[in-house]
Amino acid sequence: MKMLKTLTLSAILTFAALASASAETFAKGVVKNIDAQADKVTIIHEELVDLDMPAMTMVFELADPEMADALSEGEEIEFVVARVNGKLTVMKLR
Ligand SMILES: [Cu+2]
Repeated sequence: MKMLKTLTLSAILTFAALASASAETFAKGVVKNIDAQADKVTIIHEELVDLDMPAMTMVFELADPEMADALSEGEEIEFVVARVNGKLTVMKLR
């Protein structure tokens, strides 16, 4: 019985670890300004839990220059941020 409990617990912990590794956190924000030439976007973002960052307005790099074409000022977006070469970069948009 104890063995079974131990196995079940380790299975749950393994699943939790896999889930957190694969889950992407989409943050919410509003596009304030787009700089297509510099591949940068200014976003009024809500709290970024993964980065332990409170809500603020700041500039992000765009992982793909084509992202600039998909954005318009004032648009509400959800986005995934990652640190690339020390710069906070928008990796995904939706
Ligand atoms: Cu910020």
